[in-house]
Amino acid sequence: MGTKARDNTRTLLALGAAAALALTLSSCSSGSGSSGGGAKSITLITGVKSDPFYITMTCAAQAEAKAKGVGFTADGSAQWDVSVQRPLIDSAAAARPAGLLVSPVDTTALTPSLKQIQNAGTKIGLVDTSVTDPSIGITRISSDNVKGGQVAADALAKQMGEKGSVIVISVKPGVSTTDDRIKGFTQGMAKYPGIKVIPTLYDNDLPATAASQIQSTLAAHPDLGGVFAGNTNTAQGIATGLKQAGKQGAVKVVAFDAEPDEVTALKANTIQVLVAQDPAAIGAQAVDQLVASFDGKPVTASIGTTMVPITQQNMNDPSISKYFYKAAC
Ligand code: T6T
Repeated sequence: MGTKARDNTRTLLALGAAAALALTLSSCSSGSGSSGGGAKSITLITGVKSDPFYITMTCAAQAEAKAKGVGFTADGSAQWDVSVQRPLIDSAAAARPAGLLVSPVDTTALTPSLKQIQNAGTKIGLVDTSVTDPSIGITRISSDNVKGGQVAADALAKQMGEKGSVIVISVKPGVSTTDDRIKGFTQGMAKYPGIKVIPTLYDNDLPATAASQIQSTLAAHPDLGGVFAGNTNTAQGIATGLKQAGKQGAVKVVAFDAEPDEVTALKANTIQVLVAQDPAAIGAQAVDQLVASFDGKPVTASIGTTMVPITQQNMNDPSISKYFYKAAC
């Protein structure tokens, strides 16, 4: 069985069983290599750098780079926006690191920049999000987001007693991870004829937008029984919007990720299920793959990492709470 298939099986087992820094990324560096430039240096450019998902990924990548004795620098986009992330990628290119790990915020718009860096000899690894051009990158490491969306659909249908209207609120179209989650969720919901799926709304990764979107959806669809939140910021906004409308607990929420505010909302029963990813494993394994390529060793083209559904019932189990994301290293 390949690594991805094996990890997917592990994921399914974990999911089945449960069915029932402000890190200053821009100043983060470590290791003995010459940071940002020399023969053995890795640069990580994430999506939104204040997002605990990427903080957790960065902390683990930094620790792994230190353990492997390679230089490491990291930065991330201030917003989920191509025009904000592109200059970071271009300036990383100018430093010509041996390796670049990147979570592109769009599946196509950043491809020309990445191609240029790759053609100049930098080994690229795609972490979490990816681009559609298969020639970019020597390794891609992420959750199986389609599977995660399917799991979210089953969990939400169960919470809703398989009836009512449901909506997905997500980041924006053209993001590989969240597009896959919506795809999986839509496939999963097709099994439940009693549930009507309302067209997806996009919040541009802004909690305030998600909060107002959930309130206008409630007004337009009084039978709204459930929401699937595509990521952390979306989930935070939905939790706020439902609380303001006095609908927490009445409208069921299944959300991707497990950052501190989502965990608080789970405790308060404003969110019923979190689908946690393993961003630390993504970061550490990505560094391992690039170091293998520096050493002329085999590299795994595609690695799937674990996802775990978290509920009030299992959230205090240390084997589950270890998946909570960090807000600092
Ligand atoms: O859900 C994660 C990540 O997987 C996705 O690509 C973007 O949003 C997050 O960072 C969480 O906010």
